[in-house]
Amino acid sequence: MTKPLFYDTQEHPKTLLIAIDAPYTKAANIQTYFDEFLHLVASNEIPYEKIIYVKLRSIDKGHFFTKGKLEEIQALCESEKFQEIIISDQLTPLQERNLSELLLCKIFDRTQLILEIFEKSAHSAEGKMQVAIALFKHQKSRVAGKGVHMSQQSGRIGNKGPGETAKERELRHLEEQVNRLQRQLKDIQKNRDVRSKQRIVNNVFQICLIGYTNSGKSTIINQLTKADVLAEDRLFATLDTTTRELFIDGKKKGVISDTVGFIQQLPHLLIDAFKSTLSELKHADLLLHVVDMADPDWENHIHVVHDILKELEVDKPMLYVFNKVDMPEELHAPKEMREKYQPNVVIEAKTKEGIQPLIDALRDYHKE
Ligand SMILES: Nc1nc2c(ncn2[C@@H]2O[C@H](COP(=O)(O)OP(=O)(O)OP(=O)(O)O)[C@@H](O)[C@H]2O)c(=O)[nH]1
Ligand SMILES: [Mg+2]
Repeated sequence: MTKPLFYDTQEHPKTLLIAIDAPYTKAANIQTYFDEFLHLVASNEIPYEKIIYVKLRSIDKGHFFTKGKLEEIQALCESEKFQEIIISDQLTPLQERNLSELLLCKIFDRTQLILEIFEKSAHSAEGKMQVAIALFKHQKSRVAGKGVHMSQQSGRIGNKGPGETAKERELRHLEEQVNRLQRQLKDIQKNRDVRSKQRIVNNVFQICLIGYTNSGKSTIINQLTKADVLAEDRLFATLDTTTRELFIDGKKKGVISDTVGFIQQLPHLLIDAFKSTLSELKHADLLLHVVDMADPDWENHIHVVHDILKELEVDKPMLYVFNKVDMPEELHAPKEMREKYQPNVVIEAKTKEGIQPLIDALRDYHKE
C-alpha cells in the first residue's frame, strides 16, 4: 500500500496546524469549523506543537496565503523550526509545492488529512480499493504539476517510447494502477447490484442511513439490529457499508444499511471513489438523514448532505432523524428551527427508550 503521510508518535516531526477562516467557509460559526479540523487531526492521532488561526480575505493562486500572512508564517517556521504544516483547507498542487519550497516544511492539506483517515478506516476489499483509487488519483494530480526536474527525458530501456520523461512514466504508472483497481471494483459493484436488484424483485423495503460524519448512524443501526458496527467519537469511523435485516415488533420490515458519512469540503476524488458504495442509496425506499443536534453547525451539515446527494443524483423520500437530544447543546436546535425539516423524529440513539420515536415512525412507514 501507499506510505503513510504522517509519522508515528515516537518520532513525529515538529508540527504546526493552520486553521483557516476563508471567504468561502460556510460554517455558521467559524469556531465549529476549527473544532472540526482539530477533530480530523485527532481522528488521525497526529501530535502537534502549535495551532494558529488565520483569517484570509482572499486566496493567493500561487501560495494560498497573501503576502503579509505568508511572511508571518515564514518567520514563525524559521524561529520555531517546524518540519510539518497541516492546513485546514484544500491546496492546489502548485500552492502545496510553493509553500513547501518557501517554508522548508512538508505541507499537508485537508484532502490528505481526510484521505489518511479513510485509509485507516477501510477494512473491506471494496473500501480499500476505493481509497487506493483516490490516493493514486491524488498522487497523479501532484505529479502532473511537477516541474522541470521531473520532465527530463530518460533514455532507459523498457520505457514506452524514447521521448518519455520521468514524469510521463510516473503518470502512466499511476494511470495503470487506477485502471486496474477500477476494473476490480466493477466486479464487486456487479455483485452489489445483483443483490440490490434481487431485493427490489422480492419487494424488500430498503432503508439507508445517511448523514454528516459522527452524527450517530452506526449507533442507530446497532440499536435497531444486531449489526455490531464500530461507533465512536471519531470522524469517518465507518467506511464500509453494512446491511442488516430490520425487524419491528418481531416482524420483518426490510433491510437497513449504514454507510460512509459526509463532511464539508469533501475531496471530490473521494466522492468519485465512493460512488460504488454509495450506489446503494439509489435503490433505497427511504433515507434516514441523521443530524447531530449537539453540533451548533447542524443546519450547515444538513445542507452539505443535501449537496452531496444532489451530486450523486440521489432523490429519495427522506426522514430527518434529529439525534443526541440528551446533550445540553440541544439548545442549538430549538423546535421551531427543526420544524423546517419534515418529516422528522427526535431521538437519543444511545438508549433503547431514546430510539423509540424512530422505531414508531418506521413501523408506520410504507413504500410510497
Ligand atoms: N450523547 C449522545 N451521543 C451519541 C448519541 N448517538 C451517538 N452518539 C455518539 O456519537 C459518536 C458518533 O457516533 P457514530 O454512531 O459512530 O456516528 P456515525 O454517524 O456512524 O459516524 P461515522 O461513521 O464516523 O461517520 C459516538 O461517540 C456515539 O457514542 C446520542 O444519542 N447521544
Ligand atoms: Mg459510523
